[in-house]
Amino acid sequence: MELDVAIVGGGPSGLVAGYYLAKAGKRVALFERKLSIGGGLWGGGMMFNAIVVQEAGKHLLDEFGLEGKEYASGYYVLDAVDVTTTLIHKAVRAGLQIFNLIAMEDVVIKHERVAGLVINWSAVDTLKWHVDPITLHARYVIDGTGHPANVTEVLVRKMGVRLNTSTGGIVGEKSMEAGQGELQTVANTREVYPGLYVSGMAANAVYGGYRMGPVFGGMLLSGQKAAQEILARL
Ligand code: 48F
Repeated sequence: MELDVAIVGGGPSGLVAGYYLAKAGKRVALFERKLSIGGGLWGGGMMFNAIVVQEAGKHLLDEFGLEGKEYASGYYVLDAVDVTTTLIHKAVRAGLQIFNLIAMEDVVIKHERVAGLVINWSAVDTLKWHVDPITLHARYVIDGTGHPANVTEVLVRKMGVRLNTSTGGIVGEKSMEAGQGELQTVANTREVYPGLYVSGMAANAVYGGYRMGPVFGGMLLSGQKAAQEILARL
């Protein structure tokens, strides 16, 4: 498989990135290790499955045809199931190819650049069976794996590379500071190593941003930013 962009993780940031890349006509696929797509979106806060999107992310609600209920000035409450299913539906209809039940287990390196993924069935990964994976090539990879920043973690652990962060490694997510965290997840969305972008909570984990709970505007904006930056370079 030869892709323009391979996205790992079917959470909000990965789905929005996939939507915009597919809409622009790029060859893009998303790999999600679970049966269901959506990541942390389904559960809202503490499984009260409602989520909040702040004013900064309102234009993305409009883009996806989602309507929130304004709870306080500039804060919209939405049904988490409605948001999750709508993002998946619109992304797939835009042309995003989603592969569920597939785990990223490694990256492909070429000329000191991330150039693709090593993938296997999640079940093989979970059972630790001895089955060789397959590889695919991509001009860019997005790490949208949320809190564990799994793609970046594998790259650092196996290759010992220096990332473009303050420490040269994975800085680690900070405790809760919702307002700052929301801004940081967008600011931290960028290329962390040649060929590898981080988005969503993975961006805050890698660059040392705060966590933020069931506010999701930053996640949506992060996905949009990752797509825009990659599109400019493609
Ligand atoms: O965590 P997740 O929803 O990603 P996100 O876009 O959004 C974060 C928010 O849900 C939430 C928040 C912070 O308070 O607002 O945490 O950053 O989704 C990440 C997805 O990546 C999948 C994982 O199953 C989940 O659905 N994933 C993780 N590692 C792998 C993977 C892997 N190695 N291969 C494939 N999928």
